[in-house]
Amino acid sequence: MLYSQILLAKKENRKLLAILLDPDKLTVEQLSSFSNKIKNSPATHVFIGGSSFEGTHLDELILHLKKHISLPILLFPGNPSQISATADGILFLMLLSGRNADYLIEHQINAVPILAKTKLEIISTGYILIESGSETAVQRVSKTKPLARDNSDYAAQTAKAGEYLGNKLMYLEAGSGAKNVVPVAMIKKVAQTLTIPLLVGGGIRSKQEIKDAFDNGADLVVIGTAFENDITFFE
Ligand code: 1GP
Repeated sequence: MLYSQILLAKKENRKLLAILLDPDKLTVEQLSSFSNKIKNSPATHVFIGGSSFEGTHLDELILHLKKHISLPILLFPGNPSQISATADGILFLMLLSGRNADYLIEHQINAVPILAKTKLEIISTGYILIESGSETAVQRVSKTKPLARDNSDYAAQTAKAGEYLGNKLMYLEAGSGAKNVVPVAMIKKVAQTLTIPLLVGGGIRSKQEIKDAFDNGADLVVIGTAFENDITFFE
């Protein structure tokens, strides 16, 4: 089971790394070179999804990926149309930082009949968007405000509420291509407050930033744009 593997890694202090692929920016033709690089990278997971993708080639992309790599593939959906039975699991997200009911419960309800037809492992994931210097796609699409980057206490309080509500993972997010990453002091505070695994992503562009996130308590770091822009990023 994917979740128990994540828990075990946390217990053994083995850090995890996910490469996020945005189906909007990825064609099946590009996948061969991407798959090769992913295979030879330190990635432990592949996440696939985006804020606004509504295309039709998701199944094809995932099936193609599966031919070449054996890493677990988790959906990271912006809406229920991004559910594909070909993946291994789904981060079942609640946008805890926002006050838009669509992203707290409406999309989740609409996803149920779709999920019922799949064998995806469903992992309840709290999702907290942090202000990162400019408007991000998540902010635009979800029509919500991110949390202030200088209020680690409130971010930790929000994360803990998600844990109490039953979230199995917590995702601290600056947004794809963010100008500024989530502050390390905030990662630290949230990690100290939670008992569930902490995912951190958004705007991470260097190995030092990955290390900083891990050193401050992230259990899994997500890299999207940096790898998309330079598939030799991990070499
Ligand atoms: C976005 O956290 C992820 O949801 C990854 O962000 O694309 O900036 O790496 P980047």
